[in-house]
Amino acid sequence: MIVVSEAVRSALADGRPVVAMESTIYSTLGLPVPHNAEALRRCKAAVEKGGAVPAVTAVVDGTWRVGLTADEEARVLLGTRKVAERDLAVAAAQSWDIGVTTVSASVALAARAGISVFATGGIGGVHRGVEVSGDVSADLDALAHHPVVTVCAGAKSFLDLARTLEHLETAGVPVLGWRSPDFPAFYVRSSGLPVPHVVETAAEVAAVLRHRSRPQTGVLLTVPIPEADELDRERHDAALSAALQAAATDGITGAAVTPYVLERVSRETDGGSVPANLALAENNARVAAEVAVALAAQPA
Ligand code: PSU
Ligand code: MN
Repeated sequence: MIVVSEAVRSALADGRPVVAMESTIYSTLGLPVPHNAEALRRCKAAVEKGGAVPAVTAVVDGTWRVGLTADEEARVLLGTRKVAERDLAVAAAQSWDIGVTTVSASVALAARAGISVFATGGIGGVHRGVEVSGDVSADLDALAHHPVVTVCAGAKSFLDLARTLEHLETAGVPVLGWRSPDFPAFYVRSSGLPVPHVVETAAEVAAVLRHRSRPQTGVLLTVPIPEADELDRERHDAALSAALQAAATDGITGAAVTPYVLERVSRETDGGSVPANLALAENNARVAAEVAVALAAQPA
């Protein structure tokens, strides 16, 4: 059912470091063309430079895939069908041509392939207005049910970040701040909310994964965007509220909300959000490689 590329398979067999990557962020649903291709190239290069093997996840020709060829990556860049964890079964059963995997589906495929570290941009979370919509990203459930370290720049502040953190606590997912006491808000370094724990080294992250009491639960490592790439706070807040307002006016709901808001934010910032997005994704890939290297070095 799952096909793991030769490069990824041999790395795993040798106990060499591997970093799984999602594909929604690199598709038309995550970043505008041609920045999506640049993001994929830079993130893979950051993983390789850090001494790990990149493993992009997706559905290709109805098959769950971990590690893609250049041709398959080119198809993913054009992908328009979003695959969350529950959709993996449908995409296989209906033999979807290309399905781009979100954090939840990617973490599930990484775990199946035996990969312990996964890099993304931002995770989904509890949406604002959840009392009415009930909209909670499946990413949170996946973090609780697969033994993978997810490396992210927090979550976008169009979500309800306080509730997102509460949800992760209830689900038993350790949340670790990479050299920072603040839960990051994607484009900006701080959401104003604290993370429960700060870590200084990749070895500490590896040790947390080793010591957790529920073997099936993951770990969330939050890495603030590099200072030089952070968006101006006021511009950020204005863009987000405009984007949220537009989503409400246009009656956008469900899985369409996140791609819609992402596109609106990029428009509202005259594309200014895009370089920030690339910079944080690349930085996360770099840190994820460090964690993968530390995991490979620790006793089994
Ligand atoms: N946040 C971003 N960029 C993204 C996503 C989230 O800043 O591309 C994508 C990720 O793939 C994430 C998904 O897993 O959106 C969450 O979608 P939803 O809110 O429908 O669960
Ligand atoms: Mn949702």
